Amino acid sequence: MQCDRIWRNARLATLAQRRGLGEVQDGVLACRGGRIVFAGVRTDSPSGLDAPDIVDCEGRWITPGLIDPHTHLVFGGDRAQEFELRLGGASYEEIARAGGGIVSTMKATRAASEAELIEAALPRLDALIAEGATTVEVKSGYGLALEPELTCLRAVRELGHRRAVTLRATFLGAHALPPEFAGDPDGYIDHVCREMIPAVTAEGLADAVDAFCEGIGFTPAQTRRVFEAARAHGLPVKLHAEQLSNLHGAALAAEFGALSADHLEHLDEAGVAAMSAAGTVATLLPGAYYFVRETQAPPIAALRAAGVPMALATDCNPGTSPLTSLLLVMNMAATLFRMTVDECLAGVTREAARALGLAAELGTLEAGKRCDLAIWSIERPAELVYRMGFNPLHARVFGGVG
Ligand code: DI6
Ligand code: FE
Repeated sequence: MQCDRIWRNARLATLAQRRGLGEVQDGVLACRGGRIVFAGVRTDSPSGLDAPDIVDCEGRWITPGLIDPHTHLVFGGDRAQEFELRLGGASYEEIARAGGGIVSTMKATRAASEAELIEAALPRLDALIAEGATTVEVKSGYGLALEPELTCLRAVRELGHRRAVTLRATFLGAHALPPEFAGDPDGYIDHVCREMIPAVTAEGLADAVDAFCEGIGFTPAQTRRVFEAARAHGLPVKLHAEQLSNLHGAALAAEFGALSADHLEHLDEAGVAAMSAAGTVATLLPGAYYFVRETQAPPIAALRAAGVPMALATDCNPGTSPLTSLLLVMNMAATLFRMTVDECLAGVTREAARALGLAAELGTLEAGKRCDLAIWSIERPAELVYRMGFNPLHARVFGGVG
């Protein structure tokens, strides 16, 4: 079989089965037309497998390219000053209620041009890429009015042209109440549903719709209306649910067949059961848990027992998770949430792909999938989870190139 490129003398973590890493010693991976055509043991490779470009991996490990399925990479300004206030004792919710928090980032975001938003986001995207990320989800949600939200989503599309990475854009208009609608959250939700979602869809700017269902965000009834508008426009949904309190948002998301429900620290048994029945992925965000010094961890054991797929993400945002490292996310998921090495690696590959509705295309090393790879100078996969602040990436391959 003639291919474009072959990686040999590699060890593979294919992530192809639900259990384990799908480890292959003396592995070979072949690519043609940007797709994997073979990934497995050398002695099983198709006869006559050949390519003009053969890479000797010298025993290095190949995993699927990493996937970050929940970020807010596009925003203006930063919140270092708010961080100092929190160090002085103020809580995240107190700061949000006092007009800081998300609304302060909204002001800086509205003040920035699309070009400035792109320039600000690029170093964050590059940090993810430098650790082997090949797919990243990016939400809007700091514009909180029609034009600035469109600007943020256009910035996401442009970022995808600037770098060799797959970006998925999510519309998060229902992130916080903008000052123009103070005291009238239902009026803002009307605006989100009747003006913003149609405009975003008309320009093809979003791949999904998200909302922040929380005491300092929107109620389940308001979230339901956003989901109904998304459904009417043919867009899948996901939800920030049960982060600071239990409003039963995950069950609502499951009712709408959501791709994922995210955060979930305060998820209860009924929420777990609803997600399990709907096949909704639990996207866990240990960076936010750590940064707001949350003490209640998501119900990992219950999610595991119910077979709910668990993805991991940075939640990169200026307020609760100024984090751009999927390697550190894995370490935090293991230490703070007691997830296993296998779960952590699946969380940033196979299950992250599922959380984006891209499981057929990405997330495992299997014939037919896109040839997005991360090649690591490590002796065993556990090193990717075990080390802190160290990047053993040797090479990154995007669509067979790199
Ligand atoms: N949950 C979060 O953790 C972020 N957004 C959300 O819905 C926080 C966003 C911020 O504080 O800027
Ligand atoms: Fe978030």
